Amino acid sequence: MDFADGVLPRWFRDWRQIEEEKPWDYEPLMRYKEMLEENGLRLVAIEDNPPLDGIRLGIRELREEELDNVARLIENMGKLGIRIWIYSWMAGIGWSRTRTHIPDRAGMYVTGFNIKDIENSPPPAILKRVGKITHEDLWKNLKDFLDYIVPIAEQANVRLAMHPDDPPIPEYRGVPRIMNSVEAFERLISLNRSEYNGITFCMGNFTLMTDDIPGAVRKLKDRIYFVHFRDVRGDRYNFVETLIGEGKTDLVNAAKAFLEINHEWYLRVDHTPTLENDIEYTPGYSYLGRIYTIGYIKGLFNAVSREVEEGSK
Ligand SMILES: [Mn+2]
Repeated sequence: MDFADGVLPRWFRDWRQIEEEKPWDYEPLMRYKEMLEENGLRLVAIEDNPPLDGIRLGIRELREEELDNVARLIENMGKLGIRIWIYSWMAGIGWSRTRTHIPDRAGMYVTGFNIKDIENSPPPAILKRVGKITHEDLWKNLKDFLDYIVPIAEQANVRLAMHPDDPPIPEYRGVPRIMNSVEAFERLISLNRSEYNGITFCMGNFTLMTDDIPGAVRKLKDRIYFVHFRDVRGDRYNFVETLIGEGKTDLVNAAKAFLEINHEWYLRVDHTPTLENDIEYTPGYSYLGRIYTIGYIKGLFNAVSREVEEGSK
């Protein structure tokens, strides 16, 4: 059986009901899981979240309800046997690119980010509700969140997997960011020593934090439960997302390091360029680019795992 990583099933709402179902409620999640399973896919992870900004930014009027919703999501995932929850600590603004159609070689186009493009961009509206927020505030809110949610995750047997800030810059339009270095991920682990407090190793972002991807994987490997396998060219303030095999990462040595992880973990293809004559509904998620990358990843891991096996004989 193949494995699936899902978003929250927002499209299963039932308009006849008096109390609207939320996508993190048991039944929408169950129907989603069944739909995938009947088609040969096992849902192993949810890479999506109920609103979290009240928790991240410490907004009192929002926080309680948001914590409740996350707890419900985790409990329902546990009941349904979905074992990994991917979340992030980006407040106000999620992952983003400032350019979506940069021409690249062979007729493809790529997405990119340049800090200069957003120099004049105002802070997100939610920041008005907070006033001043510092990096240490975000760390404290994260620690409080983990103290609340990790025992629930342990009980439900669902592992948390923090995705890095994307891009991993110290501040985005006036909003501080904290999950943007290898040391920050070590600090995350030290905030709560439970094995349920884990990491999504998004390689495109880690490549913007360090030149030593194998070293970063080895440092964090006990808590890596999910991997996004993609690559970039440039630095954290100005980069494009490349076709796999054409970026700055040494993919063979990265794969070797990932293969040293000896607990259950999953890897998926992430953003890719849009190839010539391909169609794309969301920049970064073209069909041909993703299919090309899946083939590349399968070939790479086949070759590297054979090499590792033969080396250990
Ligand atoms: Mn990612």
